[in-house]
Amino acid sequence: MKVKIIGKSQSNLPWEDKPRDILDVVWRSKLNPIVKRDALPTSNSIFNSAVVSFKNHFFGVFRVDDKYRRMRLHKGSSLDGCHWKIDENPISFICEEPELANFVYGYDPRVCWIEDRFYMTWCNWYHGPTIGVAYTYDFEEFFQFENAFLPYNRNGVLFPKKIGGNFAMLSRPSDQGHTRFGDIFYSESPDLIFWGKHRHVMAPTSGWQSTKIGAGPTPIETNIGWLLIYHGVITSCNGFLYSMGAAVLDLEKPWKVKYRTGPYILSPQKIYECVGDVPNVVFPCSTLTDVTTGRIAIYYGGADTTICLAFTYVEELVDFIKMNSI
Ligand code: BMA
Repeated sequence: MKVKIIGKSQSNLPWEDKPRDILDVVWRSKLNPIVKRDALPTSNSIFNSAVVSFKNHFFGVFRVDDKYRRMRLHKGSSLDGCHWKIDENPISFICEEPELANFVYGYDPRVCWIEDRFYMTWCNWYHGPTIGVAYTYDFEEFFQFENAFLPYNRNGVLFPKKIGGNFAMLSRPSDQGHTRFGDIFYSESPDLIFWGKHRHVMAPTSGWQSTKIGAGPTPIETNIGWLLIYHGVITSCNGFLYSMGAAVLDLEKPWKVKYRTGPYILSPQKIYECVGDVPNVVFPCSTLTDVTTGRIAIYYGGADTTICLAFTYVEELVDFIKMNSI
């Protein structure tokens, strides 16, 4: 393999071989959607969620919109990464700062192992959307601390290791509403509380990624750069349409884009991506990877309603990005 994932072996990650009739670089699971909207008695929809491997099992933080249409975060676990047991109660964060302890809403979580624990980031209300940060050692207790940025911001995605001695995060400054713009920025912090060294990473371009873009899963470290899967939005006469793209960022200076796909790698085409509470959305929030085989399982939300799974190989995806780079 020319392109290698740097990390752990994960031989039990969910996997289906590419069907012979599929020519695309990313292919969908036959089990989709793997988490249905009514997996909990109280859920209106379960989507845009983050899973990780931990202790030979899989754990996750799930976006559950309940039947009041409150946006909540729930933990869950799975033996195989496909069948999930999601906690009926939302996560109750342990938070010493009264100013932050009043949870109003939380959505689109990402989870990332850094050094000795899992960190989660999510879109957190603080006088508008911004980036909430918490950590857990065990998926039992979650400790929330300061929001990373001023409102308004979304799609805060941590890098899985320090860069230049600092924690590093991608984010997407936005507005209070259904933002019609959005570039991906990069920031660093010595302590995950004070953030600076802000750098521009990528702007929207044309076609499927012409309106706005946002980081998706935790970037995947490879020998040639950080593999970043992201979402891109086009405004059609029917509203926003969310597709999936990928880029390779420089390892030491991740704000430098080495390659970036012109064509999307997945767009809403299946019924569960086109029909739901928000039609025409594929929204990636996490991946599981296996160093030995180069397999990548991508978890994404379908139509803001369900959780779906797709697959690719690191080498095939990076070749595709390079060959079709803009
Ligand atoms: C974004 C977020 C996502 C959602 C997407 C499409 O602004 O709210 O959670 O998937 O819109 O509705």
